Amino acid sequence: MGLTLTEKILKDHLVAGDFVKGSEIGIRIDQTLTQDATGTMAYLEFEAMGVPRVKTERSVAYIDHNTLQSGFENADDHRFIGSIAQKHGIYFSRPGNGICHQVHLERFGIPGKTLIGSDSHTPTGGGIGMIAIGAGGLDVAVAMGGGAYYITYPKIVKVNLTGKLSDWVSAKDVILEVLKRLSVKGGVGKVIEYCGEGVKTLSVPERATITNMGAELGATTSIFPSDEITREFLKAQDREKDWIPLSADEDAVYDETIEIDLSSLVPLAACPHSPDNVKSIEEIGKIKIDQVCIGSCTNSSLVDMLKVAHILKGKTVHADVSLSIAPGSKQVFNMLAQNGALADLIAAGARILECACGPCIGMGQSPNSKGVSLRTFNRNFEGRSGTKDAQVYLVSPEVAAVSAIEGVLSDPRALGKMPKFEIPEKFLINDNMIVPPAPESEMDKVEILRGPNIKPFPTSQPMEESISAACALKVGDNITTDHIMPAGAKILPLRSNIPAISKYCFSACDEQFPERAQKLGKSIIVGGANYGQGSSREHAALAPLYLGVKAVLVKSFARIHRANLINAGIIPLTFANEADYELISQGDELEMPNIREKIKNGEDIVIKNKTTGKEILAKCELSGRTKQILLAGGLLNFTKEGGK
Ligand code: MIC
Ligand code: SF4
Repeated sequence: MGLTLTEKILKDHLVAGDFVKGSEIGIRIDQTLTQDATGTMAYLEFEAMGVPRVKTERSVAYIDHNTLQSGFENADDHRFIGSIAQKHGIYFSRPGNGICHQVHLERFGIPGKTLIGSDSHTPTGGGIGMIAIGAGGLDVAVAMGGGAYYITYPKIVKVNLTGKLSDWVSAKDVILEVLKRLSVKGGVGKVIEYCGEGVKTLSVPERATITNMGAELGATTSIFPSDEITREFLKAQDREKDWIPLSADEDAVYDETIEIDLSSLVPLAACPHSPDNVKSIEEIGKIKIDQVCIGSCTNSSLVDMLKVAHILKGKTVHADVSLSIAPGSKQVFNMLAQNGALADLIAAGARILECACGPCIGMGQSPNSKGVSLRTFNRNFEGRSGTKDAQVYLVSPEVAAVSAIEGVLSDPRALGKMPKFEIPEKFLINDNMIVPPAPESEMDKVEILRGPNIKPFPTSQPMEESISAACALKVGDNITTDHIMPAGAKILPLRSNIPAISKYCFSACDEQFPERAQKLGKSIIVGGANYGQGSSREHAALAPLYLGVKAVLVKSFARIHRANLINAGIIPLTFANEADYELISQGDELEMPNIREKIKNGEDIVIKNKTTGKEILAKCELSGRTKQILLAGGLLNFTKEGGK
């Protein structure tokens, strides 16, 4: 029986477990990436592990999220990460060099290698044929120290692409179509593998747009084959030596197959407030817009920007619209400047931002009240833009640019025939903003520079025999990490300071929660389906840990968040019977007798609701290793005790 591409790479990297669907496997990690908003914690954790030099083939620390620097905090974090990188063997991508995923694709990604990153959009690397997975900072720290990364052996979904995209229909429309069909939880436990004749019609950056936003499916990752197009891309990046051909075997067996005829796709948008709330531009109609933002790790490649520049050339942004543009990397920015396209963007009235995450993570450019904002980004969760009542639509760069001129949501196909926008034969290579680490012989001379906002992460205790605690918060379905631990210009600077950031925990749902939880001392959170979707931020576990949350009981979890809870020593429980969600109200006193014993023996957990007298059955499905981690009170304790 032939193998899928995913299986080939996983098999090549297997270091623990058996190749059995649904079981836990450990894989060797070749590369890691971090960004600054999750990086400080990841490096504090790495330091705590006491490993002198990273053991990966390549580890890169990017600064791209917190670049507003409205106080000293961000700059202190940048300095800290830079010094840690110098000392411990990590390449440092300086602020101004671009968004981690875009730069990694351009300069470091290698087909057939494994990459984990402390950012949920790490699967962007799947566009170049890598197994690239988003993870919590602690998992990345362990991988930097040479430890394996553990995942559930995934189901593999084949997306068979046929045909070719029509003019002005974009890679963004492909992934929006997949999201429409599968939903934001449709990818949980799965790898999405793209195959078929249609693959050949997509460039590497287009493939990367698709794998990037596969994160919104909840998928473990997404991947494209490595073919001649990959080779051309790497050659243009002066990295042809990194290319190898890779594809699934003809007779590979998949768990599911989805057919997409690229030529049948039309321009689409994800409507407020979820990436899977997808409709066609035609269906939504010509709604009036207030803002357009172009950029983010999903759509900020050179070709995306050239399309935008072509549309804007000689035009003026509509009087009622604010247009901001952030190219994805210094390479893209520089090339736009050199070929004159930047001048076209500026002349049209675009507000040019530095190449960083910017508005995507609420670092500036929040829309006006009730503002309608079109964004080429990947997430439109309520409030993420920094304006609670904004209406954010996710669209392709083509739709964004045409609409910015028209002042209403517009279909770019009205522009007629599309000129050819091709990847250049040679990109501008200038890695002067990537600082290599100090040689090992010099590492002792490097001083670690710590600012006053950088506080140690909270410690956790081994799991108690029994837990008795109140339900401090009850929430519904699809709670995102942006609800649990919001980001944005005000809160992101506190990412290195758990006591301070925890004051905003769940502020998007209930501002009283932090105070209430702290007063209670110990508490339990109850939630619905797909709890913790979105970001990889482990702060969404560390802040609750700091506030005394002992367990989270929900209908189902998103993958990375569940792993982060386990790593923090918080018990992830699911209702054995989803209808029992109704049997708990906020404030109820819950008791879980002998929970330690039950978890140890893999038994169901009986939760006694002392307020109502009802009993609820919960499950905590764990592998041998995750069980040990949870019993030890988290991954750091487990690692310190010699666990692997
Ligand atoms: C995001 O897009 O939500 C982020 C900000 O990139 C996060 C990481 C973080 O919270 O720092 C992610 O996607 O993992
Ligand atoms: Fe940055 Fe947005 Fe991409 Fe997250 S999704 S890495 S915030 S650009």
